[in-house]
Amino acid sequence: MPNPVPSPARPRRALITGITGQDGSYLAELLIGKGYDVHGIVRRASNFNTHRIDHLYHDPHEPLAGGRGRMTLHHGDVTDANILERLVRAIDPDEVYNLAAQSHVRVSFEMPIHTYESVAIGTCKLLEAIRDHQQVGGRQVRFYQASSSEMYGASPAPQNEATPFRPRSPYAIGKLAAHWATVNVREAYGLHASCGILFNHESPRRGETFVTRKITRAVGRIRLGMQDCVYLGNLDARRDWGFAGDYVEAMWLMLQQERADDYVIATGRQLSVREFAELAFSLAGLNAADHIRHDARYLRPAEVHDLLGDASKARSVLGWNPPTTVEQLARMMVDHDIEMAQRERTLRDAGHKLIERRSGASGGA
Ligand code: NAP
Ligand code: F7E
Repeated sequence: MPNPVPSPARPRRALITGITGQDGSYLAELLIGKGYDVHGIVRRASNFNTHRIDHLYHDPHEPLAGGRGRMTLHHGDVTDANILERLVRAIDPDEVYNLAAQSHVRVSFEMPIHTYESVAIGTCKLLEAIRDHQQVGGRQVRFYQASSSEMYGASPAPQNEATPFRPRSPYAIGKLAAHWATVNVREAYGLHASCGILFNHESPRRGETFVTRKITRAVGRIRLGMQDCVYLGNLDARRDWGFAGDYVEAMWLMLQQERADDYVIATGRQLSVREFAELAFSLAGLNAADHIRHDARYLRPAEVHDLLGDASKARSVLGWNPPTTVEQLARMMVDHDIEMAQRERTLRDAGHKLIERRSGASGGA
């Protein structure tokens, strides 16, 4: 089935689930820069949850700068099949990127059913909505599934597309179900559905409970004298860490291929959690060993010890080569989090001064 040709009358349209997350924000930025009409699904929350994409909002009454696309947000949830069907029908997308997930591995042990619902069943519901829409409308919808290196679990490193999956958490089991559901619609119905098996990727926008960001946030606050130490779990786990901004480019490239397929996306370099912490602390002139404490609460019932990706296929077929090294990534995150700590301290000090002035004033009254 031909992919629709973009025209000025109808710029290419993408639907992103999980647009408010780390990857969703970088992907939305990339697609808007390419002139896409970007639609995102946002969960209703009692607090604002769009801080990662607020800078992409453009007043619909104002003209767009040449070549840039527009972002439109819709309330929804991937566990709600009805909304997914309605949105796919109304938006009529050329490309769908499924990034929504309860994505925290340790939390998935506490909330396995909730995790399966968003990660596995949510994906199946979205695939069904796309399959129906494509059948009725006759236009091809290209689909990207956010698969994960966690699916390899206990399989020895290095891992590539031929490595057997040995999942070790409810999160990984859910991702594996979603992965095979995506492969199945490709094989059974000819859908243009691809899976990116992405190894860990981080950024200054990474959620603060993932280990790299937890470390760089602590580095910023310790550097500014607002915190003494950081409590961590297993320091010996090894991960292949890349920059999220590089990885969303690979997602887009997968959907531009004539044939849908699955690709490992990774840097091919590995550090232990301890080594990443040493690197991050040293960039701020600090010694990691002086500030890291152990807390068994951060251990997992089953750990994934050793992940190292072989992305040869993505390099040769997609021409994807991530430019950012783990040293540059750590630098970017540490600089960002020192600046964030500076802002926090300024606010805290201003607050203290205000309270002092107020209590001084009331004391005199
Ligand atoms: P993230 O920052 O945790 O973002 C997850 C996104 O999913 C958020 O926008 C979240 O919305 C949304 N979401 C969660 N449950 C949902 C539901 N039921 N309905 C609709 N939206 C829901 O994750 P990320 O790091 O950007 O990762 C993006 C995707 O890639 C995820 O599927 C993740 O599992 C997968 N992945 C990530 C990595 C990595 O290293 N980052 C590696 C491999 C695969 P709220 O903002 O409202 O919470
Ligand atoms: O843990 C260890 C922990 O939570 C990395 C998700 O994006 O990548 C991510 O999953 C390692 C683990 O990421 C703490 O035990 C030690 O070995 O940053 P993380 P993750 O579990 O690898 C994959 C590819 C995904 O798909 C996921 O969505 O660090 N670790 N101490 C700790 N981890 C955390 N979170 N907190 C600690 O205090």
